[in-house]
Amino acid sequence: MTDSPFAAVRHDWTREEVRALFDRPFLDLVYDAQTLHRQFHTPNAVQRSQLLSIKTGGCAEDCAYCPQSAKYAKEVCLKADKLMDVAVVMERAQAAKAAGATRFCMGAAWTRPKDKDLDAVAEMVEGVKSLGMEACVTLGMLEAYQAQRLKDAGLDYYNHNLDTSPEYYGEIISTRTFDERLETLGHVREAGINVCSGGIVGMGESREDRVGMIVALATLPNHPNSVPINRLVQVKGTPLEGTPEIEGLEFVRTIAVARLTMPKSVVRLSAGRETMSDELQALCFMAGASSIFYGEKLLTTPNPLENRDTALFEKLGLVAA
Ligand code: SAM
Ligand code: DTB
Ligand code: SF4
Repeated sequence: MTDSPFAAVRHDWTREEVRALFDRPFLDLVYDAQTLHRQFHTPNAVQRSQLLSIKTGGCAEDCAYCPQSAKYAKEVCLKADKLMDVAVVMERAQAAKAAGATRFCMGAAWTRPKDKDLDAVAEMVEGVKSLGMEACVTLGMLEAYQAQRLKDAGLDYYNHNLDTSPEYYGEIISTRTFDERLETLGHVREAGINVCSGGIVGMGESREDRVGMIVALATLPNHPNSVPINRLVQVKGTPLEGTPEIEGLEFVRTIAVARLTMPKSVVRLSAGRETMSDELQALCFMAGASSIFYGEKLLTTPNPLENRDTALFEKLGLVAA
């Protein structure tokens, strides 16, 4: 096989270059994305991560897409829960492993974790690791010493998304800045934890914002090891309810451009699969996605049932990575 012209790992992507990728004929874009994918990743292999919300609702942030913000909770009826017991988390992790997930991702609706809570999360991470699974958490902003504490507990991945372009960011979140997100990613990277960072599309942003989001991710000092591309799950009562949906082919383009600009990263087809056809998901895998969230629930919203995913894997000849 001829090496893809995109094989060099670059951190100097410009807006013009990324815009030009988005503008390419669809088939050229997807063909090159899949060709490059095969140079760095196993063909037909898809990794499965299972999510669990370990602390739901009552969040002080105002992310316009999120049903867990206290600001929108009254309409959405997501009451604030306490942090889950370690024993319950372990049961859920065991079930996820039995169902075929290789990574267990725990999410908390916090601005940032308190140190007392971090001790409990560290215990959960140790528990998940003891099952032989990879552990991932997403807890909001993190200080350097907190990242180190999680690293010491054996954490494999920390998820913290840039969410959108720096220009559109202010339309979506007012309580934390884009730069604060970059700072947290720096702390995670410096602690030696794998970075999981991506964004959401379908929030009413323009293509230029999708260009800006990919440029922001692809020009980080290291590309995130894992890049989740979420399609907005519209939740009743959140400000983004009723936003016109992003077209399927434009979603595939976003995946393909993430693939081409960050060759070694694992691109995850993340939230939004529940309302996607098998055909659209197949195109996303063709465009270079090779990881999914697995199990009937994301954090608080539905995800395809396991039997639908099993059937999809069979139909496409995909194997679990
Ligand atoms: N509270 C922490 C934080 O925001 O940093 C961690 C949990 S938060 C729910 C993790 C990520 O999920 C968000 O950054 C966002 O990208 C994604 N997300 C949340 N709600 C979503 C929705 N309705 N549709 C798609 N993605 C969503
Ligand atoms: C990510 O990028 N997507 C996941 C995970 N990282 C934490 C979360 C999706 C959440 C979708 C809305 C919900 O279920 O609450
Ligand atoms: Fe809070 Fe995270 Fe939801 Fe934002 S995305 S409101 S920080 S739980």
